[in-house]
Amino acid sequence: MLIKQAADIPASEITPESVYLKRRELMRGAGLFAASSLVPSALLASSELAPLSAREASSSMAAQGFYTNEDKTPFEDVARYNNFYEFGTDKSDPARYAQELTVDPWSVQVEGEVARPGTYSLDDLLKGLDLEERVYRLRCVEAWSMVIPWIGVPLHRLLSRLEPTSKAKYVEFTTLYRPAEMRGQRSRFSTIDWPYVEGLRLDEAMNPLTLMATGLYGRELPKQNGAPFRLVVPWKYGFKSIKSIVKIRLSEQQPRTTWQDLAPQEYGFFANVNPEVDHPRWSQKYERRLPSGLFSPNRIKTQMFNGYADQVAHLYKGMNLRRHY
Ligand SMILES: Nc1nc2c(c(=O)[nH]1)N[C@H]1C(S)=C(S)[C@@H](COP(=O)(O)O)O[C@H]1N2
Ligand SMILES: [Mo]
Repeated sequence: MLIKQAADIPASEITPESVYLKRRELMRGAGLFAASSLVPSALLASSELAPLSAREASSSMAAQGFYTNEDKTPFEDVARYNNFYEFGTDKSDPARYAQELTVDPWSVQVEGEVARPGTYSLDDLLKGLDLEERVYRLRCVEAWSMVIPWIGVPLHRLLSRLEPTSKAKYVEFTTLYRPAEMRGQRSRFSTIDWPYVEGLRLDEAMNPLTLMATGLYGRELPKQNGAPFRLVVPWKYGFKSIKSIVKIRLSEQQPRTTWQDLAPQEYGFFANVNPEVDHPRWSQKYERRLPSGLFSPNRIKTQMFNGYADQVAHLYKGMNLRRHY
């Protein structure tokens, strides 16, 4: 989906949220502001669309769930408060230790029930796919949340190009296993059976909200946020949004997932954000929206499907969400 800019609005007035960027520009490290000079030519490609004002464009983005006008969590918090157990279990460990990771070159293996399997360089895998900006809520199962402006490629565009076979029912994702650069994988105290794995049902993977992120805040993805290529599924608890992906496998069977392996009574395959189903050890009714502090806890109500019910509730019609948590 392309957003067209009215000819009389200068590019500098278009909100970053409605701006689509070319991946190559991001790879050069161009910020959103600098890259916005590219916008007019990219937008001209969709000349059959009626012109939209910046405001109309962002309200259409909001209706699709692609954009929220809630306050964004500042970049500093997004890049300093992380869960990425490959680098340690403290929130500050990933920012400190992920810098040891080599992310270039990066290749991704595509396997299983797919017409175009193979090992692709990340550049080849994404070549020709337009980058989009999505401002999503991220709700961790630990009851904190953020609002993050991601940059990436909708997963359905990538999968359509790889051509899942008629047998494909699930998508499995695997994180890099490289203990030499991932100190959490070397730790004798880790209970995780590396590598980290996650999965989605194919219809979840094909939902327009599901994003493969390569950046945030108009920059390349920080290593602690899962560079160079991570999943973002905004209606599910954060642990589904697996980082630093090196393998995508299409399968007939539901894949095992890291957190379900660790504690199946606490973490399910679906992991949809649901304020009505408490974690066995704490309530999921509220969340702490970052940034938050001792005197400004910023406690807000958690929404069903993290506020994306209009876009995804139909995927679970007839399912008992207490049983399929
Ligand atoms: N490979 C891997 N992916 C992961 C994790 C992890 O430990 N390892 N943690 C998950 C959890 S629990 C959350 S809340 C999000 C956090 O993403 P962020 O650090 O970009 O906010 O990443 C998810 N993806
Ligand atoms: Mo999480």
